[in-house]
Amino acid sequence: MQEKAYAKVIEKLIDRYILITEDNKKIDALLKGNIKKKREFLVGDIVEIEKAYDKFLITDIKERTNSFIRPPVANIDNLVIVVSLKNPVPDYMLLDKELILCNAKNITPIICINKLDLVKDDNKQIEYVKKTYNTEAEIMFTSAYNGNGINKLFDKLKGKVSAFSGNSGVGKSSITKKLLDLVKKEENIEIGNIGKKSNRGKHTTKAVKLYEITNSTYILDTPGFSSFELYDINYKNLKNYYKIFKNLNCEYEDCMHINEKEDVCAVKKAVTLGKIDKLRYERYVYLYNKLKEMDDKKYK
Ligand SMILES: Nc1nc2c(ncn2[C@@H]2O[C@H](COP(=O)(O)OP(=O)(O)OP(=O)(O)O)[C@@H](O)[C@H]2O)c(=O)[nH]1
Ligand SMILES: [Mg+2]
Ligand SMILES: [Zn+2]
Repeated sequence: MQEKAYAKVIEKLIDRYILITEDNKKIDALLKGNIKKKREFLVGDIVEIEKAYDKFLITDIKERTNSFIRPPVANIDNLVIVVSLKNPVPDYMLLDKELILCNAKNITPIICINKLDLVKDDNKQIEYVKKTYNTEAEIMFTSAYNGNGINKLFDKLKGKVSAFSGNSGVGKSSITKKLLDLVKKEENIEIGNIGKKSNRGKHTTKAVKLYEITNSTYILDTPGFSSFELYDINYKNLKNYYKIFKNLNCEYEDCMHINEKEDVCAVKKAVTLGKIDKLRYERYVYLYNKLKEMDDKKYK
């Protein structure tokens, strides 16, 4: 009988996979011939391996907790949604979409406000994020420039697989690098230069790769989550991915919190009272209409 064991896929190359075994060894593996055509393996997958002579072969896959097509990854525990306060300024529509994604895919969101070194303590955006999103996710503060907050973030990520998202130039790779510095690991991580003119990055990071910070703590630095669209969410379900709406327990179940009257809709009432940020609510209405439009087209 052959020896069987499990390993995690951390990188996918053209002709092979890089895995980390349960006893923390980095190995190369190929797909076993007979399963080659049956399925695609993703970075983040837990796979079964066997040793055949001097080679490792992937023979099977464990059930996934979640998976994505773009970027092609599986089994993500946390999504660290990086928001930069300056260069570039925050993109709240993107932040909303990423929170929706987390709720739809059962991922724990962590909002990470980065580039703290560039702003004053009484920065208006910091106040806005705290006030608007404290019901949705834990909010952390970092500067990849001077290292502030990196230890605390590291503590949050221990033992989990965490992905980073946020538009180009917010500092995902820089934070990843700082986290690796903490444990004195060197990896070739590309840091982008933000164009002077536009102050926007240009997605320096292209490959999909899991970085091991410590045993069982992994981070994924990929820009893919940043530009995703909510294509596979039905507009009628969109409201379910807003924690703040759910907490309010709107009286009737089918309420979309849009055209209903304020006296029956707890969400609309909360917007009027300022308990829900008006701009965030307007972004919800915008996304709802956009998804509905897409859905209407499908059946024409
Ligand atoms: N002042 C300051 N600059 C930062 C900070 N974090 C990142 N930067 C700079 O912002 C620029 C972009 O950083 P990256 O880490 O490449 O950004 P990214 O999110 O990985 O971008 P993409 O890979 O293009 O998606 C670089 O010039 C970094 O040096 C920070 O906390 N403070
Ligand atoms: Mg990057
Ligand atoms: Zn309602």
